[in-house]
Amino acid sequence: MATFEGRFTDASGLRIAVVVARFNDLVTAKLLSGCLDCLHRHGIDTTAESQQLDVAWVPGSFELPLVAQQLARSGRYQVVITLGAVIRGDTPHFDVVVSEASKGIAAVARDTGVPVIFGVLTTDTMQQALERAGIKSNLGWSYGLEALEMGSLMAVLQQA
Ligand code: INI
Repeated sequence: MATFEGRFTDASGLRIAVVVARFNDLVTAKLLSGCLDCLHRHGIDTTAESQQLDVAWVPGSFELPLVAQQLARSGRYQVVITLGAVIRGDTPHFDVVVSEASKGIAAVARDTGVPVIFGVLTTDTMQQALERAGIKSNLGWSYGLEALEMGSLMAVLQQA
């Protein structure tokens, strides 16, 4: 029996791309800083000169799948992280953006074989989003961990 697991140490071989939505950047900038803090503490070079990490900004969560797809297809990254915040308003727009972002991101991962972390907060209020982006916890940190786990797991599976 084989047991396959990702790991959170020895991340020197990983190249990571992060795609961040500017919409609600009060929230997404905090998710990004939590994510980068996690990656840095696990040995990823997060400096401006880093050869391990690139960050791309897109207008909103709706655009996350297209840019994640381009980065995943490039062959340069073992894992892509998407970060966004979709906050429910009074119109059905929320459902459209959430649906397209979530289905699109899942499709990119399946189509390219590159894991894509779904770091899109979907909340009823800005307060709920902020609570998850640093006021209480910062889910950006968890998305960083999940990226390390999935990037290294896929590498293990490719060698099996
Ligand atoms: N984009 C978000 O990331 N979050 C939102 O809450 C949001 N709302 O509510 O409209 C949002 N809309 C913009 C959308 O993602 C696209 O950028 C825009 O429609 C242009 O394609």
